[in-house]
Amino acid sequence: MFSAAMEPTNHQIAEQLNLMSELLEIRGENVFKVRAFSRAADIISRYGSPLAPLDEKSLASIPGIGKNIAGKIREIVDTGTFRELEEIKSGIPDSLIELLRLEGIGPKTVATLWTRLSVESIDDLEREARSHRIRALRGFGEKKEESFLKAIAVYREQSGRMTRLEADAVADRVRPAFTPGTYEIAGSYRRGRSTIGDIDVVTTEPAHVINPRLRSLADEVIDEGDKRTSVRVLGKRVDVRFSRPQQFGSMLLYLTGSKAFNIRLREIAISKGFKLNEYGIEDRTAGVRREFSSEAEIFAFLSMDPVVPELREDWGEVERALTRSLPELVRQDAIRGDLHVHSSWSDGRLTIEQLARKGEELGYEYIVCSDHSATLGIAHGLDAEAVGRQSHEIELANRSSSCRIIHGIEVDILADGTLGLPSRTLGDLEIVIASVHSGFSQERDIMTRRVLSAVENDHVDIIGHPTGRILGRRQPYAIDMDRVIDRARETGTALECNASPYRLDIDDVEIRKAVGRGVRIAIGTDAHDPSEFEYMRYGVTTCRRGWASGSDVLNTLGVRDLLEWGS
Ligand code: DGT
Ligand code: CA
Ligand code: CA
Ligand code: ZN
Repeated sequence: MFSAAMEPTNHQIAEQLNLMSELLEIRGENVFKVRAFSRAADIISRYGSPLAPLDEKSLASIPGIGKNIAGKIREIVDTGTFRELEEIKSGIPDSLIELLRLEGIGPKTVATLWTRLSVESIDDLEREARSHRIRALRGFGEKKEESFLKAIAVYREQSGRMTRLEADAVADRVRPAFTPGTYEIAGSYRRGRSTIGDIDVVTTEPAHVINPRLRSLADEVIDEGDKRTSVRVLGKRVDVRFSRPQQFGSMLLYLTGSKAFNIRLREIAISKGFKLNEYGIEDRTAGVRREFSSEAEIFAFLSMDPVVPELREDWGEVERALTRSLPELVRQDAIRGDLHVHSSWSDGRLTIEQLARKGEELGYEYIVCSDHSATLGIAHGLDAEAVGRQSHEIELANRSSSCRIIHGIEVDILADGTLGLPSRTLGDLEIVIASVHSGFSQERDIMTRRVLSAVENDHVDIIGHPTGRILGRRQPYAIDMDRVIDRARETGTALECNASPYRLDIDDVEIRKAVGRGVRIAIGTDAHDPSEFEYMRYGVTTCRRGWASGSDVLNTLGVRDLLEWGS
């Protein structure tokens, strides 16, 4: 969920309390207890400042949070969870808890399915729905069966996958089993996809050395062998392949994928008279097999430029590698600042002064401080008057900082396409990000026109998290990104690649489209907390997957050029 070294955000605390409430309800516990947890979760997720630093007494003084729950919050901050939650979890199958992640299924439904039909997993539910046993239950009908099946399909397609943050936690947990320099994490993790199905590792250390180590750190051993071993770590699958050192390049190439890339590469090999697989390349005419200890040797052998893992999707990169015309991708070390950060003026944790220090620590030339506008009631948004006062504070901070705080705003694009602050105020700001935070269910054409009116507004520089998706939780809203991209090019508006691992919005596919049509990408971490500035690397990786070069990404501009662009 989150690493113990980091303090949990309010959102993460609320999630734990909410889960507690749901599990209590599944167990049919006292309704007041159920409600106390869900109400506390609700209050915390809307609370304006971070709770992690508060002591039990201050927590208990917040309306809606009693002494009991204040204690739980402290436990969450200190240990990542709390005892009562772990106890109730141990009495309920994990697969049953997973049912809660299906859209439209709450604890009441789960409890009924569990007690009446012994449904304990998504697979169980699917079987019951397909054999029409659900509709026999009181209060459930044919429609319900259909909606369950649809929710299962949606879930399987995307939300069974890990965020980059979860994948990093799993990767960090398994790394100690391997000796540095003898292994590589492959698969979608290495390609930098925005969500990760499972973790794949290739190692040259032998199975008899690695297997006992894996056994000791895994929650569960799924399958153990000399050629491959699969374990479950933090509830997620990890596949390990053992390779001879002289074949490591071939195995790594194969397991990095993607599958489509592998297939394309195999076709290229065939056209040159070779047979390529995870052990090497067979020269069919000469009848000899060649082995490769590194990927670089394989690309060289096939007379092509090496393809970085981020591009291996069969989106045209193989052809470009053969003609040695791959693009020069943006790099982390070219990033000169963060274009979307919240301060304690809205729902962020750091003061302006602290933002400047953080920027200096990261070696940034600038940070765009972009707090919410006041229309977003939940997050202590800024009105015109507060923007003025904030401007003064930023000016003061900038006098003694090598990292320039740029005065920005994340202004709401309201349902009718107008913005949450008057034009006059927006005109005073150095960078304006406009984002949709409400009314997600608008019809596609209306939503598209709503966002287009922000694109067309002279004050707006960047469209924030343009599709609104929250990974595993909220689908992108219906929007015609092609139209948005075209209009963004015409108006010189940038599109954000929101680097939060919960969003990664826009993603690789849209970035490729945007940069292909000359639209700039603005990477913003959307940091609310000091630990979240690190999300920049997810944003950079996503831009690389979208074929963005340095000049396509606004963050590579120096502060002077950026401000000139924004004016
Ligand atoms: P994921 O785990 O769903 O995020 O995606 P990947 O890409 O990590 O896929 P995974 O874990 O199923 O397999 C790892 C790599 O192994 C994959 O990227 C390419 C390779 N691979 C798996 N199945 C096949 C296959 O049927 N044919 C070929 N050519 N390669 C495969
Ligand atoms: Ca994988
Ligand atoms: Ca796998
Ligand atoms: Zn936002």
